[in-house]
Amino acid sequence: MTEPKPLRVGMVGYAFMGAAHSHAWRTAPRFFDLTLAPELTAVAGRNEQGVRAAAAKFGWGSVETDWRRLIERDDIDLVDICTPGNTHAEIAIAALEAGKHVLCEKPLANSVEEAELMTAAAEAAAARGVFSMCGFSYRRTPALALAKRMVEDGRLGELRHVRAQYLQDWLSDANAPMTWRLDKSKSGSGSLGDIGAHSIDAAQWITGRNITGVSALLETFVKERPVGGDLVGLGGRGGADSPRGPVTVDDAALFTARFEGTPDAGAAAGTDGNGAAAQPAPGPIGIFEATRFALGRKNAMRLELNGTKGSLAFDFEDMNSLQVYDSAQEPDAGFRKIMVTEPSHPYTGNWWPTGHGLGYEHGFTHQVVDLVTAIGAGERPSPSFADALQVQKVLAAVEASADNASHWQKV
Ligand code: SOE
Repeated sequence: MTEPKPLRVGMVGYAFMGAAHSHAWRTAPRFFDLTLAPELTAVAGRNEQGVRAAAAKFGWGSVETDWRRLIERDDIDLVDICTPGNTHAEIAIAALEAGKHVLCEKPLANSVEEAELMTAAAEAAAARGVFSMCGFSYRRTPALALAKRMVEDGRLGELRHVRAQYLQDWLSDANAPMTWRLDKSKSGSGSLGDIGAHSIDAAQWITGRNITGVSALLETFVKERPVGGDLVGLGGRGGADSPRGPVTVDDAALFTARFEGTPDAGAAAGTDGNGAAAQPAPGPIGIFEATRFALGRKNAMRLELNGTKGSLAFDFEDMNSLQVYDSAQEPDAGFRKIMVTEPSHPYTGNWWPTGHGLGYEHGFTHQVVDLVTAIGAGERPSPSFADALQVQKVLAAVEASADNASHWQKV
């Protein structure tokens, strides 16, 4: 068998996502047969000492202190963007225009306008065989990929409810220090775009329906935080007497949503079977919650779907299983637990024997597998920048709804 052609990667940023992506680039070819061989060619970061340490720790072949060098280098085939959202558009558009494939962390951008420019650049590049993907990695959690299969197979019947929560608690302490994730000019939004975006993408992808309207409430519980503390990671603690700076994003986001309907069978023929103009079957309705103040919840990315024939429920804090209720086969059994570790389940056959389980990092490795496989086949990876633009439009609609208090009914 001929050696697969190298896919030389240049990564920008080396914090939490840089660590997860480095692990994925290195691990994917060791557990999956790939048509291209990823190489960790260069990592870029502004701080030379920091980026050199990251290169040594995560196994990158060279370093750059300016991401623009990755764009100029002819030994880089793909740029992997692991930086805060305010830098995504400039880096991605430059890389695509230079003929480099792009993997860009979520959310795609900090505004719909930026996301539209990125999507236009991605469409133009794809016509030249240069591909891009947005890193909504939860699509590659086996249990959520199985949930998508079950919905597509009609196991839940017509969907009525989507219930999505993403609950963390790492900001519950008012003295947790300021970080770029709390600065709107860098992160674009708070819990809404950081973790709510995952719920929006997963719900749209699994249901196969886009959100068409929302009604929202945003809250910032802690308005100022200690500055000068651990400004990069998720940890660290300032003191009660530290100087404090303003938090400019939401701490929690709640919103209801309506999903697009699907034409019923008769709609295809243009009638509802009695000659009347067919009405599309109404889409499901949704309720979403994203917060980093749910004390005791660490990474509870949860999704429950209720349909006419069945329901399913997932919680990332129990990520190797999927709860399923099938009213046709077992009406009196209630929800039962599927251990998503069988060889027949998505991705799991490439890892361990049944029941041994996977972790958070495996979603990133599967993301690399699917990206490299698509590029090798000359096909467009998903989620595309256009898929991520749709998520960006929902984020913007949630913020617009929360700003417009007219919908709020006083009691
Ligand atoms: C937020 O704490 C966060 O790190 C998100 O930014 C990631 O996208 C998610 O995978 C884990 O939680």
